[in-house]
Amino acid sequence: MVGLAGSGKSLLAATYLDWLRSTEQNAISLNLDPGATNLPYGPDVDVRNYVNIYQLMDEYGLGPNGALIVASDLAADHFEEMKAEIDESRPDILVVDTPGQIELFAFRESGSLICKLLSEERQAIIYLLDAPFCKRPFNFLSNIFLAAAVHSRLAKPQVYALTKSDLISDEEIDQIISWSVEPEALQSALQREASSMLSLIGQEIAETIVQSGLIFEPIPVSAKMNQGILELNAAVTRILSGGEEARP
Ligand SMILES: Nc1nc2c(ncn2[C@@H]2O[C@H](COP(=O)(O)OP(=O)(O)O)[C@@H](O)[C@H]2O)c(=O)[nH]1
Ligand SMILES: [Mg+2]
Repeated sequence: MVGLAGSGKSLLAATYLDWLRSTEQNAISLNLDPGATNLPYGPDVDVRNYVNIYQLMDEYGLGPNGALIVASDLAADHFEEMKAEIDESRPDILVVDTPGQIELFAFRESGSLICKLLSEERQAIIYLLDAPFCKRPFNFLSNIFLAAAVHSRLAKPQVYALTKSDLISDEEIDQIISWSVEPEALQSALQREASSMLSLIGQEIAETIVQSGLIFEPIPVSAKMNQGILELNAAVTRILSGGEEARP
């Protein structure tokens, strides 16, 4: 699960885990967020057992952001131990919840390190697009731009989940989907939204992203209402096992 802070990674991890287990799949969770307070699931393997941000704040006189950065970097020293814990459970599927702040996982070494460490297994990135945030075309564009940056760093197949879709109307969902499948729809929305200078830059960014082939139709999900999980799982399964569901 990768996405901006608050995009719904932890709740989607919880809902997806419940769903996988309800279909008798052997799924476990790895929490990589050292700053997580109330997780909506009980992590099977947890970075917080290896690094403690409060201790780091005390020891080094750091604020919460500094401590999170140090904690993410220090976590890398414990990946082998976490991997050993994971291997002990012999799961078929490992759901990985990443730190609230996307840059801690995607743009620092520890993210690609853990991907490499787990790389004998097939992997998929579920990139979360927060639906209420993506209602505005410029927000959607920035988010896709970030998704492209994540892809350039981690180089794994990505599935796009339009999260919290219970909070926007069906028309708004359709509009966001149209932006991701018809570049012209996004471009005219950008034009309507902004001054000509801003929209020109936006259009150029949109064009680059469209040409990169990185925009895919997002799958509307609601972790809260338990919607879209079947569709999300189908997309993940296609990547992980070429169409067949992993079985215990
Ligand atoms: N309405 C609604 N709220 C959601 C949904 N998913 C997450 N949230 C809320 O969004 C906030 C952030 O979610 P969280 O999973 O902690 O985001 P994270 O920072 O990406 O891990 C929490 O208050 C969640 O309850 C959803 O599908 N629908
Ligand atoms: Mg979280």
